[in-house]
Amino acid sequence: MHRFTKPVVSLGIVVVLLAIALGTTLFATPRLRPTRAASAQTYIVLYKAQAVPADAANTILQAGGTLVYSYPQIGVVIASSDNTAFRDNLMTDSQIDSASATTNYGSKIDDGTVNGESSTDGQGPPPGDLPNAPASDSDNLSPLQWDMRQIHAPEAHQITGGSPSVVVGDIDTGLDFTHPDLAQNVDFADSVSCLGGVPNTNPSAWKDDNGHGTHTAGTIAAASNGIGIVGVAPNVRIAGIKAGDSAGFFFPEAVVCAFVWAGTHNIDVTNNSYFADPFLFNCRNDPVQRAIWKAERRAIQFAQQQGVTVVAAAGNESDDLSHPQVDNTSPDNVPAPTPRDVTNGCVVIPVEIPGVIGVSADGNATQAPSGYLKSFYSSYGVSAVEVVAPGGDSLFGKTAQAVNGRVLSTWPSYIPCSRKVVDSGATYCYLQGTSMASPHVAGVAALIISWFGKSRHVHQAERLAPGVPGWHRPELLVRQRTGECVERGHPYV
Ligand SMILES: [Ca+2]
Repeated sequence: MHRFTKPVVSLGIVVVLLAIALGTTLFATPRLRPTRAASAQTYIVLYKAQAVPADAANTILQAGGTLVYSYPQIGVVIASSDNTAFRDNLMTDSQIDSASATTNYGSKIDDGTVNGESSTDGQGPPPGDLPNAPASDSDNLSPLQWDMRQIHAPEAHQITGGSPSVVVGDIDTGLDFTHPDLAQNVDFADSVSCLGGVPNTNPSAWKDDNGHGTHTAGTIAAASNGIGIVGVAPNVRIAGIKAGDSAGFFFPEAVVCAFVWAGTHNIDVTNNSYFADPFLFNCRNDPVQRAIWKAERRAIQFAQQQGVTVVAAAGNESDDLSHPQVDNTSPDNVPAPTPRDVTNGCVVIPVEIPGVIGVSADGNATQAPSGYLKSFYSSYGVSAVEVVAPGGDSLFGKTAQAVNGRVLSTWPSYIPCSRKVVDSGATYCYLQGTSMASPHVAGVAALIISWFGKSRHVHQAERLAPGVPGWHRPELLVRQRTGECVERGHPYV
C-alpha cells in the first residue's frame, strides 16, 4: 500500500496538497480471481498492419485455434484456443506482431468501496446547430448532490442541460435501462455488451448486473424529471457499453470491442471508470503486456480518430502516475499479487493513453488556500491527470452538505447497496472513488459538445491554459470565448 503526500494538479485549478499517513489496510481492496475455464483461452492477436488479412481465420485454425471476432479497423483479432502451442504456432506468421492470452488477465473495478472566472460575459462563440434546452435542478434528491453544486452544474443547466443529439457511451458494467431516472435517456440502438470481445446488442446482455455502470450513468445523465437526482447532462442520451462483467472484471478483448463500438456508432464521449489490464501497470518490456497494451491503444486511438472524446478515471491506488515505483496490486489473477518495481515505461490504461482526459477525485472539504482536498485514495500525477472532479472522500471530505462524504447516484433496485436511498420507488446509492469523479467530466464534455456542436474538438479542452476557468465551472466553459481556452496557443473550440 502506498502513502502519498503530493497534490493532484488539475486543469486550470491547482488543487490541494494532502499529506496523510494512511493505514496499511485502507486500500486493501480484494482482487478476485477471474473464473474461466482452464482449457479454452481467449487470445488477442495483433497484426503488424492496422488490418486483418483475408485468410486470418484459416491461419488461426491452422495454429490450433478459432477466430472469435475480427476488428479489421485496428488489425486485431480475438481468438480462442485450448492448444498450448497456439501462440508459438501463430508467431511463425510474419504478419502477426504478437498474440497474448487474456483469460486470466481481467482487472476488477476499484469501485470506491474502500474502507474507509472571469469571461462570464456570455459573448462566447455562437452555439452549434444542435438542439439545446435548459434543465432544472429541483428533483427530490437534488439537495443531496453536493457534487453537482461543487462543479456548478445547476448554473450550467441554466444555459443547457445538454442535447439529445449527443450520446455518451458509458463503458462500464452495463446499465439498468429500467431505472426511472435513466430510462428516458437510454440510447438502446447504441448500447451493447462487449463481454467476450463480441458485440451483443440484446438488452438482456448489457443490462447492469453489477451496479457500477448504473451509478456512473446517473452522474452523467440522470434525468431532470422531479424524482431522484439530476446528472451533469440530463438532456443527453446515454448508451450502456458493457465491458465489465458481474464481478467487475474488464478483460482486454471487451475493452477493445468497446472502443471500436464507440468509434463506429457515433458515440460522442466515453466514460471509463476502470483500468484495463493485464496489469494495473502495463510495461513495454513484457511481451504479453505490450501486446495487449498495443491492442487497447489502437482501439482507443481508433475511437478518438472517429471523434470520440475519451474520459478516464485515474485510479484509487493513491499512486503518483508520473513517478510510479511499485505495483502492489498485479496480477489480479492470483491470491497474493507480487509487488514489482515499475517505471515510466509502464502505464495504466486507459488513463495514460495519449489524448485521454484523466480524472482524479476530490471530496467536499476545502483547505485554504488551495481549494478542495484530493480524495485520500485518488491517484494523481501531472502526466496523466488533466482535471479533478468530485469522487467523494469518506475520511476527509465530509461536510454539512456531504454528510457521508460520498457521491449519490442511480443504482439498480436488484443489486445490494450498503448506503441506499429510495425515492419514488427508484433506488440510489452512495459510493466514492475516481470511478465517481470521471463521469462528472464526461458529463461536462457532453455539455460542451451539446452547446458548440460536434464539429469542434473537446479533446483539447483538457489542455486549458492555466488561469482560465476549469471543468469545475462548466457554465463558464460553455460560454468561453474562442481563444480563451487554448492548447499550445490554439483555440480548443
Ligand atoms: Ca431525476
